[in-house]
Amino acid sequence: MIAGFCALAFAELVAAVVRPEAGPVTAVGGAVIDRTPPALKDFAVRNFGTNDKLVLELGILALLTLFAVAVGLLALRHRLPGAAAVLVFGAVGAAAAIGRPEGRVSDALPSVLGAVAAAGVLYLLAGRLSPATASSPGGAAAGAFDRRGFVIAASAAAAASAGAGLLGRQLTSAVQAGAAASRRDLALPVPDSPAPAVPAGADLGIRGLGPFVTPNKDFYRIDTALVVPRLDAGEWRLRIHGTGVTRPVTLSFRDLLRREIVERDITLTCVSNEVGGPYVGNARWIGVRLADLLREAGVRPPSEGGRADQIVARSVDGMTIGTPVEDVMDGRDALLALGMNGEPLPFEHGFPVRMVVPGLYGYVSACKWIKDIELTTFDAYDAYWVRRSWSPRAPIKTQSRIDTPRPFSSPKAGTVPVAGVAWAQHRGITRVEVRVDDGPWHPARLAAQDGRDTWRQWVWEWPATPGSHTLEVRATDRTGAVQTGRRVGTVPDGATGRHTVVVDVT
Ligand SMILES: Nc1nc2c(c(=O)[nH]1)N[C@H]1C(S)=C(S)[C@@H](COP(=O)(O)O)O[C@H]1N2
Ligand SMILES: [Mo]
Repeated sequence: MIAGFCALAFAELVAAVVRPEAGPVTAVGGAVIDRTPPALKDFAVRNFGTNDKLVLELGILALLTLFAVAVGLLALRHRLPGAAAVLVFGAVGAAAAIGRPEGRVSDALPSVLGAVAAAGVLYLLAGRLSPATASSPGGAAAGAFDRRGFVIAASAAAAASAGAGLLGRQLTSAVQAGAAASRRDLALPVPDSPAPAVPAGADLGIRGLGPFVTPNKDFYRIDTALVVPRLDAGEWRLRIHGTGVTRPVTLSFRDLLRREIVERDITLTCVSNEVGGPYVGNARWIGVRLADLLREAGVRPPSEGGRADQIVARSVDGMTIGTPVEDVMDGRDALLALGMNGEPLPFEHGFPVRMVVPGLYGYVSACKWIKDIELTTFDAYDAYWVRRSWSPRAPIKTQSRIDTPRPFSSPKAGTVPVAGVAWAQHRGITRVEVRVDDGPWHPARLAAQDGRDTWRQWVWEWPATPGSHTLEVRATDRTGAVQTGRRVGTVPDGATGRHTVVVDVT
């Protein structure tokens, strides 16, 4: 186990120099994520929520510990084969690192060098554990080993590893200090086209109901990155190229700041959100219009004879996200966003620049840490999640959620406010209804509408009578479509069905 610790610590140190994502645990974790079948991903998200990454990393560490013990036992009997077995694990880490979407050959270094260091340590320590060949001065019994020598060597190895690990951490934060400074020093531009003020009545201010604008710290986070990319805005570049692009461009952050800056309220939703789930949030974004940039590059939407129907956005960590060109260019506020709720994008939410497109689930629109935009066709290219059996196109489905009362709570009989949110981005919500125990539908009172790209709060004053009751909600969007009661799961293009909450009125 000490040798295993040594491997991870030295790998961490080397990864600090190569790049943090190349560390063996992160690389193997990333490789596992890349290969996780949709059903297992769904299971992980359902059971561990946004702690799924922590669970994955702890799982890898637990497995490594077991392997370390097994290899250690082998080394006790056969020193050389034992040490060699460590190298096999190094090879696994190296292969995982190189095999990541943005993997390079140099990404193998942390795993390889960590394994070499660990093999040496294991060889040495196993040597100290084998019975002394010559009898010691005290006349130790045959089969005893040099306990003192072992303890000294083991402690030295553990201390050196801890030191290497800490040094690695420090190096990483020093390397990332530039990114942190570039974010801290960034003064958000004043929008040329500000968002209209949120109407006073958009937030019903009901206890148990989240705020209309989701604070950044509470905003859900969904991505495949085990290490959050930390980019320096000064070094950031975005390339726009591909089919139908007559004037390819590469933009810097400053180039973006020189353009017309727009500010919009847009509600984001994840396709993995179950009915009643938490992966939806509303923010005020600042950025530039992606459609304008595309037109300047010569792109025309398919409805105007353009050849490309898919935008493939690529992030620095290799995520690919495919978005219909038509949706981005149909006049909606599809943004390259650089600000979120009055501050630069948090690193977790894509600093320095991400895409945000009203009306489409995040996995087909909201590329964080974006670095490349390629115009292509849906026939020619399947993006990351599409290769994992999710739908190539995924407009957000009309949904509603009951936030209060909480499931299985016990409100007092009398007037109980039943309240929540409803969303149908880019169509807008026109009606929300609630019913009790399959009774008649009652219209809820809708909060003031901010825009058709944002969610809408609602409340219904329920004359609650004692006993167990089931509350159910449904929304209607501006096209007149009523939220379906048909239950389908999240794969391949978003869950449907109605949120129900059971309460016990006292
Ligand atoms: N680079 C990158 N961008 C990404 C993802 C990702 O895994 N990597 N996940 C997408 C998904 S599935 C969603 S729902 C949104 C979530 O954005 P948020 O984490 O800022 O809420 O980001 C999208 N952009
Ligand atoms: Mo998502």
